[in-house]
Amino acid sequence: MSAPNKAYDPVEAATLSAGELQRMQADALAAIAAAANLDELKTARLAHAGDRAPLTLANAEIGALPPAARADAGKRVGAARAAVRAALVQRQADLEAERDRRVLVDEAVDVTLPWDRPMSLDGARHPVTTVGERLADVFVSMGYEIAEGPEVEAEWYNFDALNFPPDHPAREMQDTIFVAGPEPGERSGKVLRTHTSPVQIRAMLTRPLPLYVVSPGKCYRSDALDATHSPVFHQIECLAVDEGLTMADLRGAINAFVEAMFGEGLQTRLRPDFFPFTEPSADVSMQCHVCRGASAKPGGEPCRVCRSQGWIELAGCGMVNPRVLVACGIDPDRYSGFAFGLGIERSVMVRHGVADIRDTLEGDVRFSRAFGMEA
Ligand code: FA5
Repeated sequence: MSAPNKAYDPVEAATLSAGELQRMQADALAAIAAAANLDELKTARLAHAGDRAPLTLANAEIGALPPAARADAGKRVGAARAAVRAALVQRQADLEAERDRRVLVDEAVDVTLPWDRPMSLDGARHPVTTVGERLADVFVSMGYEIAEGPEVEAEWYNFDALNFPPDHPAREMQDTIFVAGPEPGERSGKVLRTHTSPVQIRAMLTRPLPLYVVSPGKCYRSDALDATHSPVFHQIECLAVDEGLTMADLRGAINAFVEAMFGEGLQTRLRPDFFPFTEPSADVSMQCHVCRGASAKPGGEPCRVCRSQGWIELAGCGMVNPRVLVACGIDPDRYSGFAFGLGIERSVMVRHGVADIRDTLEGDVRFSRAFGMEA
């Protein structure tokens, strides 16, 4: 930048000479040319074109000159100020272009670089991902196809088609997060799906029979976060619709699944439960895979995983309610179905002895490293 401007002297201004104005203009142009970035240019603008700049003050003093000198002084001051303004505009444009060029170079992404660089040693796959994949693999190996559905779901799929009447307390039971009311001409509003069961409806409406599908995915409920509940969690659900399916087939599928996931020889237990979309419905428990039930026997060692109950609650299940089959256009006299669904985070907790669901949410890579990479 140029040296500071010489102080303005109104007496001297009254005799403003062409030389003096040229000096002010030259100072201004030198300062503008020397500005190396937009901040420095701002400083130069204030000093040479601002309210207290020599040329601005000279302009203000023109009215005080003798009338004969005003026109000439006005022309010379006006020309000097116009030259300074033009230089400022040009330098501003040059510096902005230079800044944009620099951003393009600094932030350029070379899309031709190879993508298969070694994986960062700092990361790890999350156990909810690996256990979810493992659960899905078990079903796929049993002949099921993966089916997916939207997380922002129509109320009709999430509730109505699943035989939840409009005012059924079960809608509250699942602590629904409502997103939007019905659009004109639509049957129902939108919710964040509270379970993966609406995918059953989508599958029954669109896929040919017989049907064997498994649906993993994210679910949302307005549950408060505590050791066993999260407002966002994952479920996986299996649905079969075929001729002649019975509770025995459901039991067989559950046993095969428990064996593949937790090991051989574990008993399962079905106790009556209620879901509007299955009839009859049951709650599935499996024998604790750590103590194998011993902790619940007199004198048994305490077990942290089943809290010495000997059993672990695993899933909800049942035979597809004929009303649901009818809602999906399936003849309940010819076809029957079974379904069961479970929480993936809760399965991670059971499988790895994790006491608090919040550990699965916090994204601490040490947690993922401990459990996430294994098959
Ligand atoms: C259901 O959601 C049924 N759709 C399951 C089902 C499918 C029944 C097919 C019959 C036939 P429930 O509300 O019990 O059921 O939830 C199933 C599982 O989701 C629970 O056992 C639990 O593992 C998991 N879960 C539910 N709420 C939460 C939550 N807030 N945080 C973490 N996991 C949860």
